[in-house]
Amino acid sequence: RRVDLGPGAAILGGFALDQADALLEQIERLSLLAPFRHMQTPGGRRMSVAMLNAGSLGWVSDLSGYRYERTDPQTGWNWPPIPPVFLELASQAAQTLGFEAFVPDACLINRYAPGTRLSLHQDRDEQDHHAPIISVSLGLPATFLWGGLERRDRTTRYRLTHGDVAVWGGPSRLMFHGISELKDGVHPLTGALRYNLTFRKTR
Ligand code: MD5
Ligand code: FE
Repeated sequence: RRVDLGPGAAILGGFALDQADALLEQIERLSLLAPFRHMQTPGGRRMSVAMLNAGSLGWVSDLSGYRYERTDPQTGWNWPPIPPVFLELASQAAQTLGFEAFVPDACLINRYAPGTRLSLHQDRDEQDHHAPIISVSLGLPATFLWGGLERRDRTTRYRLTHGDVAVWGGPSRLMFHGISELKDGVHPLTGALRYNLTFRKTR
């Protein structure tokens, strides 16, 4: 199943199902090298989403703002490399929408527990707004909010379930979006958690 959202953007239902076990195994391994943590917003609030990064650059938020950093501020080490099974999947999904040779330099991994939400935002901390962002959903289902280019634009809701991959490119790259408060539940592979991987080309 493919749901087209707009030019350059689509949800590829179940695209990652065959790789889900391998992806979760890698998330577990990565979390030993760069632990999940709740970053601070520039306004001083604790994000309810727990995050870690893989890749030569990682997304960081603290009191001084949002940016991409080469090292994990928590450990002082470089972020771990993006596992090959991640890169292969991201490249295949990008290719499906016509984005050839997509090689991300950052993979942000978000972890949601019931009650966690991600408020409406744009992803604009990357220098390259021409490359798409690829996202992979694992575990508990979530309600994705898809808006427009202005914060006030009305939003449409889509359900993202285990194994779904979404591609955000072209004019859709800078749309406002968010995740509604995660509902309680149990998934056979992740328990009471949802994970989302986002692959980004930041420079
Ligand atoms: C999530 N993550 O489910 C979402 C999925 C993030 C984030 O939003 O920034 O970590 S990625 C959804 C996305 C990415 C880029 C553009 C658009 C949506 N979009 O134009 O709607 O944790
Ligand atoms: Fe985002």
